[in-house]
Amino acid sequence: MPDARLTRVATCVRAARSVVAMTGAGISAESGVPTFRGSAGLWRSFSPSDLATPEAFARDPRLVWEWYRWRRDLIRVAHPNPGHLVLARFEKNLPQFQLVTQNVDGLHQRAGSHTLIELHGNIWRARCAAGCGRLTEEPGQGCLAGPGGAPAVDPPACACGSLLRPDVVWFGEALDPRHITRAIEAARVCDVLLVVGTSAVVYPAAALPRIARQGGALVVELNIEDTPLTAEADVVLRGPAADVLPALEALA
Ligand code: BV8
Ligand code: ZN
Repeated sequence: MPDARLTRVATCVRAARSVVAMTGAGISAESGVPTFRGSAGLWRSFSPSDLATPEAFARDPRLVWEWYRWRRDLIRVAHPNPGHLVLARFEKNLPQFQLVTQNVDGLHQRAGSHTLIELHGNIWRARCAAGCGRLTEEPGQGCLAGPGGAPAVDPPACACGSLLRPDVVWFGEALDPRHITRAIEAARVCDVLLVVGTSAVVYPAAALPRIARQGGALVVELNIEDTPLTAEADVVLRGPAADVLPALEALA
C-alpha cells in the first residue's frame, strides 16, 4: 500500500499543468558522487567554501584545479541512477516539466535530460579565468589524484595567456542571470515543485521553494534527512531519491 504522502504527490503531479524539479548533490549520491556537506566528505579536509571560490583559485590555482580533476575522475566512472532517469522521463512524458539543478556533474544530461537549467555551471567545461571568452569542453586529462596519486598539474593555459578555470559558479560569484531568471519564472508559475537532494542552504537557488509556494505550488521535499526547507514544505518524502522517484513515477 503506497504511502499516503506519495499518493498525494503523484495525484498532484498527474493533474499539474507544470512541474519543476530542483536537484542538489543528493540526487547523485547513489551514483557514488560525494555530496558537499555529507559524511563522505571530499578528498581533502577543505570545505567547498575553501576551494570553490575565486580567491582560492587566485591564491592556489593548482590546488583548485586538482580538486576539480579529482572530482571529474570520480564522476567519470559514476553512472546516472534511477532518480536521474525518472527526471529524464518526466521531461518526455509530463506536459510541462522543467529541471533546475545546482549540480555540476552532468549526470542529468547523461540520463537523458536535455532542457535542464544548470544554475552552477558544469564541471566538464573550462573557461578563461581572465574572461577573454574562451570556453572548452575538454578541461584536461583525468588523474589518479588523491593522497599519493598522480602529481598535481597546473591548470591549462588559455590562448590569451591567462589560465583556464572550471566553468562553474563559485561562492561569491553571480549566477548567469539568464539561468536564475528562467528558474525563478518556472518556480513562480509551476503547480508542483519537487526539491530533491539538496540541503537548501545555498542561495539564490535555495530561494526557489519559497517563490514556488508564493505562486501557489505544492512544494515537495525529497530527502533522506531534515533540512531548513522541511518545516516549510507541504509534503516531505523521506528516503533516497533513487527509490522514491521511481515509486512516485509509478503512481503518477
Ligand atoms: C551569489 C559550484 C552574489 C561549484 C556551488 C543570499 C543571497 C545571495 C547569496 C547569498 C545569500 N546568502 C549567502 C550567500 C552567499 C552564497 C551562499 O548561499 N552561501 C551559503 C553557503 C550560505 N551564495 C553564493 O555565493 C552564490 N553567489 O549569490 O553571488 C553576487 C551577486 C552579484 C555579483 C556578485 C555576487 C553562488 C552559489 C553557488 C556556489 N557554487 N557549486 C562546485 O560545485 O564546485 S554550490 C554547491 O552547493 C554545489 O553546487 C551544491 O549543489 C550546492 C548546494 O549543495 P547541495 O546540492 O544541497 O548539496 P549538499 O551536500 O549541501 O546537500 C546534499 C543533500 O542531499 C543533503 O540534504 C542530504 O541529506 C541529501 N541527500 C544525500 N543523499 C541523498 C539525499 N537526498 C536524497 N537521496 C539521497 N540518496
Ligand atoms: Zn583567455
